[in-house]
Amino acid sequence: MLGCAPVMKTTRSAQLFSAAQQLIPGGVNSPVRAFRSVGGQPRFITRAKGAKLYDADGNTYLDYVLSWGPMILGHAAPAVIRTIKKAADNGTSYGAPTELEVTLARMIREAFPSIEKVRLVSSGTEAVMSAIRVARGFTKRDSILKFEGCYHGHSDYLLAKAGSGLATLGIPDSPGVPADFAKHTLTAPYNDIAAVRKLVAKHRKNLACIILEPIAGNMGVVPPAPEFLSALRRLTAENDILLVFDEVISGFRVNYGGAQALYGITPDLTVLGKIIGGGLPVGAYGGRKEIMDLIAPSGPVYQAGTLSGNPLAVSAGIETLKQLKKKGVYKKLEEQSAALAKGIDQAAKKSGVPLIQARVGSMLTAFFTSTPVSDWHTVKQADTARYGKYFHKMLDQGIYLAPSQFEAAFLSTAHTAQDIEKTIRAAHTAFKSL
Ligand code: HOZ
Repeated sequence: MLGCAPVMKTTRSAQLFSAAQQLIPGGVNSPVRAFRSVGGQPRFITRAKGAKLYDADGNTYLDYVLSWGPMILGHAAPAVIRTIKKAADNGTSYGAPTELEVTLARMIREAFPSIEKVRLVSSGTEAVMSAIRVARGFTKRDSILKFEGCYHGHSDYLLAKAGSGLATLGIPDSPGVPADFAKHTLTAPYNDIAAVRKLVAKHRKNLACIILEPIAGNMGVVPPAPEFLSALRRLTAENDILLVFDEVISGFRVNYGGAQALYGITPDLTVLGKIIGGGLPVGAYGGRKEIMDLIAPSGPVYQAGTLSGNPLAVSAGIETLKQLKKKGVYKKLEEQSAALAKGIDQAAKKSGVPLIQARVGSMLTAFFTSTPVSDWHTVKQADTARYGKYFHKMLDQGIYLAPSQFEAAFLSTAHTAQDIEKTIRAAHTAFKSL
């Protein structure tokens, strides 16, 4: 869509982007936001409330990015904001333990019985990096196995065949990662248990863990094939390899107990983030007690952080989880998401646009392809140029989708039936013009 003028006024966003590019690499603090793969220029956001985003030019959007997942209650949810304000009045960081951390840890353990002990950190990247360290410390093995198209943050050895921003920008492997680090990372196609079996047979003596998003969300949404997760669980248990679920996106999103409750699989370690911070920076990793007790100061595996367990983030997380525990929340999210997916499907069919929708609860992706998606190979056959056009047609109608084919859309409890209808109408218009 480069060169195609937006129908809205975007002067102020354009000015800000131009200033940002002089000061910040690519003008953004996280790559996908720059709109590179869909063309055009990012909108600079000034505020958000409920399901809506407001930009610097006074435009309003219905938001399906939701800060890439955390805002499951919608933006500036009154109860969460009240809690954050109250917490801020008591100081913003102590670098000392608080009762709030005990409360959040207890809530996490209640929701995820596989997590006997949990450590709070400040981002998903940090949480995954630390989970891998303790997995290596516990097994005394160096190698890990990850899946093509799964993104686990930007630490060195996890950037191999990673999805998300690297997939969006077509960066196969990042410079700056020493080959010596990357050589301990094995990769397999998502949903391909035969490929995993082969790698395990060859490397089992040195394989510390298999890590995956139990519902892939960073190559667009790709659900696990039936039996894939249970086969991985059996295989890892048989070979004393730890199974690590990265539920940074799916945790508290697909239901209160995450993907592991949805599919009935118990991993050894789980990584959380996004929702447990209610929109403030947070991450967590946890799992079996005997593994987690290896972490300092209980054990020798070192990990620390000044802002870990930050009282503002933890307060926001506690309040968010309290709201999510209320009856009917996930049922409503499921119904709204199903209605949206159905409406978009019908709109695409009416216009003869080939579209495959992948959805688990309130995380969904509409892939511009006619090939069912099961892994990075099938996903990357999607017509990204067409997605770019669709993205801009939707944006012009006030619908804010992820500026990349390889990301998920999310719904919040703040999205109304009218919002869904409006989005479907916009999709009708968008498809007709593709
Ligand atoms: N690629 C990230 C989500 N999977 C984007 C994060 C951001 O730009 O905030």
